[in-house]
Amino acid sequence: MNVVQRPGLIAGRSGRCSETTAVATTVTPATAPTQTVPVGPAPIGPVPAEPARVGQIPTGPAQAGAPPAASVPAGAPLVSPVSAGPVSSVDRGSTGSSLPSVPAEPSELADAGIRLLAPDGTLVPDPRFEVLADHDLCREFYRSMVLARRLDAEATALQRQGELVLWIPLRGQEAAQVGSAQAVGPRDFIFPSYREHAVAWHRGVPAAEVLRLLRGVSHDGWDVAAHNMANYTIVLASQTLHAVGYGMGVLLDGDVGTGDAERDTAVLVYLGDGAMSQGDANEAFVWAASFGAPVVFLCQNNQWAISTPSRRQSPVPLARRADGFGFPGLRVDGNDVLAMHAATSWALAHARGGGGPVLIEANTYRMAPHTTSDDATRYQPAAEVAAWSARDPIERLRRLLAADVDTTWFDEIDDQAAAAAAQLRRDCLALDPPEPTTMLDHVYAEETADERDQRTWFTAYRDSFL
Ligand SMILES: Cc1ncc(C[n+]2csc(CCOP(=O)(O)OP(=O)(O)O)c2C)c(N)n1
Ligand SMILES: [Mg+2]
Repeated sequence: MNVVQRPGLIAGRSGRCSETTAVATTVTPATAPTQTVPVGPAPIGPVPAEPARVGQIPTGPAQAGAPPAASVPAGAPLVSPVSAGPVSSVDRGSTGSSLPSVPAEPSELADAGIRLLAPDGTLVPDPRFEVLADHDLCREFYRSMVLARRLDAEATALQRQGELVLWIPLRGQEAAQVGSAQAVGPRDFIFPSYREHAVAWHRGVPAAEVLRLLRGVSHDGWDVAAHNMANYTIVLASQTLHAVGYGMGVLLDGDVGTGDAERDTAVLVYLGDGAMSQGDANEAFVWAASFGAPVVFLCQNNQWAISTPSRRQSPVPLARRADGFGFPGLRVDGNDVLAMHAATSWALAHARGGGGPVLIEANTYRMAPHTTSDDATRYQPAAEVAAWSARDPIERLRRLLAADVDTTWFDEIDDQAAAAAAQLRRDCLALDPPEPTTMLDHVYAEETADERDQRTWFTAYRDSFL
């Protein structure tokens, strides 16, 4: 599927996604004056004279002479306060009963974060962000999310039938991925974790290329340069360091804060709630903040790190951690594609403009096992799954669109998705294993004597079976 790049039109507030004439380039629905605290320099250079006070939002011009970064209004909290839910005596985590208990109630349900589209399909006002999608883009979001869910189901089936080594389902996270992916500009670069299939598909990566690694026929997946999107990494949070390194390179190239939309570049890196606990992630935050790297860290908090609940790893919304590193943190309803699009658009514009890093916590839910090797029914409470099902990202957009769109259009989308799934199956089965000795290719720039010996031995061994 291809990304639709178009100027954002502000949708009406009437509960219908309708086209208006207002063009929004940055998200500044300020009701209060913005602050003028200096933020991350571009390029690498002087440090801000005055540190932002804890709890304040560093906004405003990046540096004297530099174009102003996109800003959010001061005064509005970036994250909702944590509701003090009752504490369970039962530890639902898998890490042992000697640990202190975690809140039994999913406080995330109460603290949805920035939201523009309610689960019942009505548009809701937010003091800081407005809907940037016009009617056509809302339809594209719907099409993309339905397609991703259908392809995800097909890939799961292929794994069950022995055609994939493993599959990592994304069900439930379609809005977090499609909404954020839409915000990426042509020069921006994406570093995924391992579950971002909808990001890849929305950016135009052919569906079957996402399966190559998991069919075991390739060390990677798609052409990174063609899609400005790195391949997956299973090593949690390692991609955050790659992203910051890339962002620092962008800074050194002078492609930040020039005011030239054709030139300014940002980096979007995805990580999970569990990965937020990794040393790599926290080192990446420090480096990004120290050098004002144009990196948007997008944490999909799907409430679980395999069987460890997110609340085990953080008693407060993860977006709040950004305060400690000195850059803005936004908590967003990750099942609201419109909010994800608006918030990520703001964050990337902020980074491109020289405002430095931003952390977005997409508050969502993993409506599937961690991988096809996992049985989530052993730890995900049925009531919790049911509560999150009621906030399904696709269903709420369907409710919004239903006011304007004929039911036959929804049927057409389902048919398109079914056809794409059948094509994915055919393409997957056609992905033949490579010549085994190619595993030794590209290990070093030039083949070593040791490698040559291994190749000779392996070839003779394999031929002994023929
Ligand atoms: C450095 C490292 N440690 C441990 C693992 C094993 N592991 C794989 S996925 C995972 C949980 C990650 O959870 P989260 O970051 O929330 O992402 P999600 O899978 O929920 O998308 C763990 C611990 C790993 N892959 N890498
Ligand atoms: Mg997780």
